[in-house]
Order: sequence, then structure tokens, then C-alpha cells
Amino acid sequence: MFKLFDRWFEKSARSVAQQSSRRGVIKGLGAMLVGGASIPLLPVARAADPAPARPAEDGDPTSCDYWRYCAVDGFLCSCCGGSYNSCPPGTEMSTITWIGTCRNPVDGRSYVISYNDCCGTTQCATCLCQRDEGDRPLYRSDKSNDVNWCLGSKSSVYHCSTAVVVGLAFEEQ
Ligand code: ABN
Repeated sequence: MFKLFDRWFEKSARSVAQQSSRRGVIKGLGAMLVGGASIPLLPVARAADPAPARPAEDGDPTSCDYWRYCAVDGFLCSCCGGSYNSCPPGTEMSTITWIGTCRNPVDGRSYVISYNDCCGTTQCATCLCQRDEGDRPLYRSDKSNDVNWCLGSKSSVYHCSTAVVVGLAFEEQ
């Protein structure tokens, strides 16, 4: 019985050895290793992944009622040759800014909004918008939106304000 098994095993081992080269076996092992290591790098969709920070948009960015402007105080760059997230030509975006949290009515989520001022030419004087959510009096300068953020830029001359989404806010429980 054992002899029969031995013979069968020897025969199949010889057959495998005849049909495969040492180089081929090493190549196969290498491919397995590289393939296995690259599997975690492939893009996968996970249900628990956070939503991207580019929210679905609805509404008129030239209107003060637009959802991103809930904590703004200034002239809307959308009315001044720029957009809600870009400065009009010839102006420069401030590097220091006022931050607010606004709820997007389209997806019901809250987003952190950065109200960067655009600086370098005289005030736009169109579409003044003052919604002030979360604003505190000027003597609490760290919590006031009534500040010229151009004071930290090359030119301190204020032109208009943008409303740039910088991320999703933590939801209140
Ligand atoms: N951040 C808007 C602004 C600019 C100048 C003065 C007050 C408020």
C-alpha cells in the first residue's frame, strides 16, 4: 500500500519537475509577492469613508441668502468680478481669515467656510452681505468677523469677501 503511494508521489513529483523550470517557479513566487503587496494600493470604495469636501451646490452665489454666506460680513466677490471661491482679477486673496460653519440645504451637512477677503483695489461696494452667524463684538477680536483680513496681505485695501469651503464640520450630537 505504502509502496503504491510512494510510487504515485514520485511519479507526480517528477512530472511537475519536468514541466517547470526553477526560474519559472521563482518568477511565479515573485509575481505572487508583488501582486499581493499592490492589492492594498488599489482604489476601493468603503461605505464608512467621509464624504468629499466638495458639496452639492444649489442657490444663487450673488444673493446674500446663499448658504455659504451664513457668517459673512462684506461685499460678495461673486458680484465683483470674482466668485464665491476666487478673487476678482487684480486683487489678492488674504492669507488670514474668518471661519464659519454653515449648513448646506442640499445635503443637510455642515461645512467649515473660510471667508477670505480679496485685497488690493478699493472696496467693491456691491452686494453688501452681513449675516454674522457666530459673530461676537469687536472687543472679542478672535470671534469677530468685522475685521479687515487684508491687514495681513501685501495691500491692506479691502475689496470683497469670498466663501471657500475648507471641509466638513463635526456634526453636533
Ligand atoms: N472682512 C470683511 C471686512 C473688511 C473690512 C472691514 C470690515 C470687514
